[in-house]
Amino acid sequence: MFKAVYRKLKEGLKKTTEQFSQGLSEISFAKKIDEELFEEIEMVLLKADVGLKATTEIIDFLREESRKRRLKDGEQLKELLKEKLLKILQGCKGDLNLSGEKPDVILFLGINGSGKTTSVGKLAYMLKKEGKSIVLAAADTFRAAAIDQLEVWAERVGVRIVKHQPGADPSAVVFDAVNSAKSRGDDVVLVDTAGRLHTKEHLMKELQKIKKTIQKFSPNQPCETLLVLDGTIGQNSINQAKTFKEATDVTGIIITKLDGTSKGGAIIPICMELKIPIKFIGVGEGLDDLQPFDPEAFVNALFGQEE
Ligand SMILES: Nc1nc2c(ncn2[C@@H]2O[C@H](COP(=O)(O)OP(=O)(O)OP(=O)(O)O)[C@@H](O)[C@H]2O)c(=O)[nH]1
Ligand SMILES: [Mg+2]
Repeated sequence: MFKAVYRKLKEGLKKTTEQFSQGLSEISFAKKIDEELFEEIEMVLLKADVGLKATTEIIDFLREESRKRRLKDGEQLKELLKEKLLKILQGCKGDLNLSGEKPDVILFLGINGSGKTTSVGKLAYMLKKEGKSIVLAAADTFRAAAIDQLEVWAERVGVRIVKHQPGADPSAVVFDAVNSAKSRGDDVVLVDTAGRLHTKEHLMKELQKIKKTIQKFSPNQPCETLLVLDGTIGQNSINQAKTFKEATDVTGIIITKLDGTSKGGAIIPICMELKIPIKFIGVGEGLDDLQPFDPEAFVNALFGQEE
């Protein structure tokens, strides 16, 4: 990984990694493995919001595996912990899936304020840098300010936006956006939707209508349905994500605001329980503050290591 990108990740994850690596640094690994060591690791995991279930699973694994491998030294246990976390996170890493159809359509969903609009803007920037032509669809017609907010991102990134009046049917906006992208040969349409509670049935129905509209153009679309989760709520996002997953096909997750939280450890139970690929993490409010999820860099950052 490029040094600059790594530095940015490390900076963005500072609160989580400080909590975690400080916790680890307070443990004396320079001794034989004993019960106290397992308990201390357990505390570090719990404090980083890894959660009881995942923590118990990890500690049980460490006990069994260290016995199997006949590990004696505390440092070896630390290495084993790192190996385990890496394995968990690698198991749910996913790349953005673009089919190459013109246009590919990416749908963003999530509860209010989770970071959808911001993530649409950042992803538009990332894809534009790769040479793709992007259209934003302002399908959050619920709030007038939502359309303006997306427009600001469109200007900042330098991409086209398709919008209607506030209160318009979101599916009609999506229809126009995909239609115009198709006729102009654009590569990707990013669809910003209104924040919705996963428990509100009519809003979930609205999402299905949006999907149907997209599928009128191609049965292969949307190529991604990305659930945007607010990283600052830690493990609480798990139940939220589960209900979204039940209501609609979610193909990937974006975890935002990891820069503002010490709860980044929640990525671990999110991985273990949801089994939905994590595609990106948000580590700030700037254009280039969306990063592909890189398990190795994430674990290295947790352990305060450079490469
Ligand atoms: N620090 C930080 N702030 C973020 C990040 N992502 C989003 N935000 C901020 O979180 C707030 C909400 O983000 P939005 O993108 O408007 O969230 P949304 O899901 O579109 O919200 P609604 O449309 O109201 O449902 C804004 O102030 C963003 O700047 C991130 O990765 N880091
Ligand atoms: Mg929004």
